[in-house]
Amino acid sequence: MKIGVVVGSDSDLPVLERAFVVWDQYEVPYEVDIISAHRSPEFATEYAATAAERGISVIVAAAGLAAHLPGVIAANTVLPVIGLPIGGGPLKGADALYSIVQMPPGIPVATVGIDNATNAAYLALHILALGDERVRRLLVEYRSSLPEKIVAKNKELRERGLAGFIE
Ligand code: RP5
Repeated sequence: MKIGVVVGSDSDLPVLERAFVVWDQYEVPYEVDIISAHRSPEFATEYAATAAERGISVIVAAAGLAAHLPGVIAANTVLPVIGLPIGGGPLKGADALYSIVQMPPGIPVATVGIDNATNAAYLALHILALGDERVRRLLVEYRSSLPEKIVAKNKELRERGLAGFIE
């Protein structure tokens, strides 16, 4: 049970750091490869076709510009694939978002927001949690901690004398 991460370029890796932090907190194993759908298409096909037998349960595929990597990966495996559009470039990630989200019927890629590595990380954990009680429990704990954070932020507003609904 491992998360497989593929990025189109090493220049994408800084965005992925936020996902690595989350997975380290949850102590789930992940492996990372740089594979380009355009510059090394054979690797992309081979990676996806062998991922399940290498113990990978879910794949996070991140790419920018004309981002075909998540789609090519999804075309070659029935493992769940999460697409992470990388921002930057003249279109600031809108090109990558549209490329990744508009998959043809039958080859889905679960697309998260531009540069939203945190949501890619959590979505991967949600998928792992289906078969891992420890991860499921940690996710439930995390969710139940979120309202407390909102309460604390509202408390700061009250301390500034700004009235509102939440005490
Ligand atoms: C995409 O092209 C990569 O995913 C990256 O976001 C972008 C630029 O790649 P480099 O020129 O920095 O290698 O394929």
